[in-house]
Amino acid sequence: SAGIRERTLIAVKPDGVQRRLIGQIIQRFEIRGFQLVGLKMLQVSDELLSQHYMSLCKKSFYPSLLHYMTSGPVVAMVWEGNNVVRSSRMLVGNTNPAEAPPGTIRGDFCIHISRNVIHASDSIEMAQKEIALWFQSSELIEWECCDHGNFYQ
Ligand code: DGI
Repeated sequence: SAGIRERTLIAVKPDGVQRRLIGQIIQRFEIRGFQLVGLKMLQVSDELLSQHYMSLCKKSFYPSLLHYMTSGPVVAMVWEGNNVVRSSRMLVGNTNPAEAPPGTIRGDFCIHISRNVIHASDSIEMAQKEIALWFQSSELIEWECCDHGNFYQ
């Protein structure tokens, strides 16, 4: 759903976890004013990934993408807020870090498309599908942030 209850799936990929970037990545979403409503570390299964990256299954890089994404733990998050899907894609930057400007997560933290540190849903529809795939509804917390009035009219 749109508006201030819009949600997106963000995942710190295995390279981001290994490189101790979890904290800095979370901070960028927090400081922007988005609200964290789900968070977990997990070893991703081939089954989950094959659904998550279904549209890429015929690509030449798909086997190496699966290998990379299962090489270590991932930190999955659901962030909520006005325009969060589109704003997150802008915070994250281009898929290819070489085209991601400084100031974006990929533009600041990585170099190569096959080690690009973070996932962000690319549309509201995909976000809804990905959240349902990665999280049980009981793992998502509805809560009021006390400084809501500083971010919204
Ligand atoms: O939504 P994104 O992660 O920005 O991009 P996507 O959904 O098109 O692709 C998913 C991931 O697959 C991407 O983060 C990195 C990898 N990928 C995409 N295109 C290429 C790629 N990896 C390689 N090696 N080469 C590609 O052309």
